[in-house]
Amino acid sequence: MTNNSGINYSFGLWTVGWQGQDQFGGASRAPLPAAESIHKLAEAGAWGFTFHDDDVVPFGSDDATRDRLLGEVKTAAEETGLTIEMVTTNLFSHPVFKDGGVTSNDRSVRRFALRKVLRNVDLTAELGAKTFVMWGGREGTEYDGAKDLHAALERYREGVDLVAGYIKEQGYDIKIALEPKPNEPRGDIFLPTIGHALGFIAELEHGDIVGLNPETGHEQMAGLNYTHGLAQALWAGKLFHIDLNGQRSIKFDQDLVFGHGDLLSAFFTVDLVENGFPGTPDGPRYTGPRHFDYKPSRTETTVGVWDSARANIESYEMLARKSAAYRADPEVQEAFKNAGIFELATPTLAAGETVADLLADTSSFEDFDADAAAQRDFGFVRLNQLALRHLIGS
Ligand code: GLO
Ligand code: MG
Ligand code: MG
Repeated sequence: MTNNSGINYSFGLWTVGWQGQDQFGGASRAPLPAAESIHKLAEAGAWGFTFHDDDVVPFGSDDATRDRLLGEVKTAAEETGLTIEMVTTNLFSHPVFKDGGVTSNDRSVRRFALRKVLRNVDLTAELGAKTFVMWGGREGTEYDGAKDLHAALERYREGVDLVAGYIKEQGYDIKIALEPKPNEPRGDIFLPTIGHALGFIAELEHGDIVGLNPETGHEQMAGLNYTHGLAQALWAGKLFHIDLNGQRSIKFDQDLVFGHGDLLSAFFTVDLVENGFPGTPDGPRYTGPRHFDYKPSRTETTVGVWDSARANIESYEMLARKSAAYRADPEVQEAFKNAGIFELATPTLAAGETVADLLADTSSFEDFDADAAAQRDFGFVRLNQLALRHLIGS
């Protein structure tokens, strides 16, 4: 039912481990020991898992406790054969980070945050994980006057470059993936979207090992198109990791099961991740794990926790099968052709053609019949209906 396709699925330990506490109510579920989560994730069909330092080792634990708790996680990984593919740092739960970690106005907090991150980079290398996610959930403001925004971006750049430089200096085989989010928990978070984060990476000294970990709901919270965002990150060579979940429109971060939000959007996300760009067969592909960052709804007991974990995989598997059938359907291929999808992959100027050649080509302008070209029917609606037919059946 769950993982029959050989696709590598992974989950954050904080997802199934979430106890259901929210702004208006306390926990609705008991804590879940990390080792138990790892074993249950393996049974659910996962290939790997990820965690924040504080998911496993409570903030402020002594070294002996840290070693014991991390030891339990390593043992569970060995027992289940699950891969620890990504590690991330909690720079948001403790009140010391209330004004951010690497962009806090308080310099001593920034230095503490960087030490916490660097310690976690060492752990990432020790565990053999290849991706280090940095989600700056507290890096931001509630009020526009609360920070020198230029200085905040400078400190963000200083922090990420310092971590990336350290990774290189140590010779670690690790890449950093920044995770954009527009708001929550801060009123406005820095690097709110994929586009902002790509712009930020371009300003880094060590940007070559820094890419993105885009999350479905985070883009959709901003009214943006997740699949388009993934496409641009791929195009830029920066899609290092993904956080899949479900979101219904512009509101708080719902963290629903993948597919339980905007289903048609989820279909096209899977279509892109599994099948690549339709007109660019040699184009960039996402090769990392299919990582779920969702929350089992607060209404659920442990039964629902594991139902929802399996549901993420099942939704993805169903969409992978449907999108494969969609691509293989000759009617869809014909509709792609009719829509000009392959034509878009053809460069606008011919090989060797210059601007002067274009200017001299009267057929492209002087003799071009714009009114006739405007009559072209691209058949986009028919194509979308074909997608829907594959998705929900005729
Ligand atoms: C919150 C984020 C958070 C991050 C995690 C990994 O909305 O999605 O769960 O993904 O801290 O760094
Ligand atoms: Mg999130
Ligand atoms: Mg996330």
